[in-house]
Amino acid sequence: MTFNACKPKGAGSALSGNAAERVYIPPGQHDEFYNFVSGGFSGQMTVYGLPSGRLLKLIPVFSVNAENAWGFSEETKPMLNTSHGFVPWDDLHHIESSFTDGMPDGRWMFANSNNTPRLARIDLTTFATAEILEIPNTGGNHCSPFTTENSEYVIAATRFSVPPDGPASDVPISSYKENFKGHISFVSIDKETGEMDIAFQLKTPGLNFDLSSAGKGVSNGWLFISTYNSEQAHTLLEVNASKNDKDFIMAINWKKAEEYFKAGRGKKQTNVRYAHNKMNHETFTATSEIKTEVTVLDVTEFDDLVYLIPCPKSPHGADVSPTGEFIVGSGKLAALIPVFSFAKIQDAIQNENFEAELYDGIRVLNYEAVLHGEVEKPGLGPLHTEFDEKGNAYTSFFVSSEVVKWDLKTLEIIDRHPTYYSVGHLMVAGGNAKRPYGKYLVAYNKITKDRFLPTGPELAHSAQLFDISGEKMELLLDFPTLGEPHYAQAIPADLIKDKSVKIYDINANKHPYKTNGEAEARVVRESSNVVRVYMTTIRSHITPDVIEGIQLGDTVYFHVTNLEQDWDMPHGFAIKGANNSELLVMPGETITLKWVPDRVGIFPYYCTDFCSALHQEMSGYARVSPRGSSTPITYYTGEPRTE
Ligand code: K7E
Ligand code: CUA
Repeated sequence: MTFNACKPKGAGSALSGNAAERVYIPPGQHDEFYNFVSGGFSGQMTVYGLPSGRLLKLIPVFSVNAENAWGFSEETKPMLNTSHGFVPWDDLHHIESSFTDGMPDGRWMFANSNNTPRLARIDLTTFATAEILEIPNTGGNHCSPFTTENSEYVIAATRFSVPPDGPASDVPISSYKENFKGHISFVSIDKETGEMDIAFQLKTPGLNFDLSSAGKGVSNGWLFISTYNSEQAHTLLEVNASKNDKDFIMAINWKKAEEYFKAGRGKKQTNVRYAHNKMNHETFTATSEIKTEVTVLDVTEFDDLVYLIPCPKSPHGADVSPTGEFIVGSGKLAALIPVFSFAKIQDAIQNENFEAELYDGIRVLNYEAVLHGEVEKPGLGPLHTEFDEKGNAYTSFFVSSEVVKWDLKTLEIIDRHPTYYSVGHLMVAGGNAKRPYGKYLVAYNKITKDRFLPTGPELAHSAQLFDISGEKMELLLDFPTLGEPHYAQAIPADLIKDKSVKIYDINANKHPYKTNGEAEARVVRESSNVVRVYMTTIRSHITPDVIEGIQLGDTVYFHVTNLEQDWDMPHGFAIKGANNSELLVMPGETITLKWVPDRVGIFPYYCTDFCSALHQEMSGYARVSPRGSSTPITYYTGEPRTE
């Protein structure tokens, strides 16, 4: 076996003969799967069709998006509010479906932000972000958003241990061992509405939590979290957090934790501040509320909540097999893949087969006792493992740049295939579910080098589609991604497509500044420096298309209601010089653009979306006069009139 640091041999020749046919979706036909892909440092989520690799949509989540005014319109600004104020960007790593009985149910996708810790819920009827919840006591929400078998909870755990929030957090950084803590949040999901709420947090000794999987099937009720920096280093982690031969997978009995929480055993912490942002689907307007309380259970005060499983060496993925029996740890620096058995973990706990007690009394299970076995010489730099429906596991290898297929029972390697290049996450359709769909595997690569036409110093990351229906993996397709792809979810199109919203019913629109038809379109001077424009759009005119009486120093709000009730008939709105984005208004929706004119003159505005043969005519003029001018508020479309 040879290990290539980056570029595998035979990079160009590894393609199956009829690959083109197998990914070809003829014009007008639909893909079999929706593939929801994280955008990494773009902060967004993208949706591709599989097997075609066609980009269907970019869903803005944690970053502003000028294309559809996400974070620019008055209605959406509160969605990006945090306890630190408006945060226009984040780093979205992981996406996970909502589950019912361990299977994707097509209702929501959850996403994490890694920098300013937040969770998002995306509504799959509208493909829009419906809710964002900030996570307190947390520094880097990487280990997130992993959901339990019935999405009772979405788990969010801190990547960087930090002192708990509050004034006592001003401590020397060198006091990491004493003062820095890990927090694992259990965010409850309302069965009907999907609404998120932090039910409770577990406080742990200072460790870095990386990734997690909830138990399912036989291990339902448990949670497995990979940790690194078991050394509790606070500087030069590259060296100081790579000393121990083994770090840990933390096994948490979350059903027990829930019992303790319900029995009132947690402590209320009231010095936290975190934002809870919700989009109201009747007003299209988000609200942001700052919450100030969270219930915390300190795991060191309970002896049956948390155990540590030794895992070589700086584990990244901790992945649970479809039956829930096996837990696969992928140590980034390990030369083997340990596979742990849930049944053996339970036995070891019962028989008190512990090899140590660390970090204020957390018991460490005996490695040999809980091990199902080790995959020998699998590759270099294992990161993540997914599963198919036939008892196989697939592990990504960053350093040796390959995907390796192995048998979960025998731990024999069945196949290996190079990736181009340096694969991070990989995803099997339904590969984290109880009954994986199998069929396709996608490798998400960090480096593309020569795979696409060069585009200057910055190159696209990529996804590579494999057919995994046979014994050997077959590479079918490369496609570039937006931002950096980490985790993804592919779910059958049938679970989603018929529920997709086509228009918003204009009669159900409860936006406070909605305009009920063109006859009500108007311009109102609300105060000495606020002007509101109640504006409508319908093919092919904007009402009003003449506006006078605005004065320098005014703040103007354009409340644009799109009167269309046809699918795929948005109109856009933009005005010259606005320090803002355009609006893209869906049929039946109302959105607001704030404009503070900076000079006197005539300002054209127009529809930005080529909506009809007379789209170019869909425009208007706003006149801005000096402060104190006698020009009255005037507005019309067609027939001049004065208020
Ligand atoms: Cu990319 Cu899941 Cu942040 Cu591994 S993590 S690659
Ligand atoms: Cu409306 Cu172009």
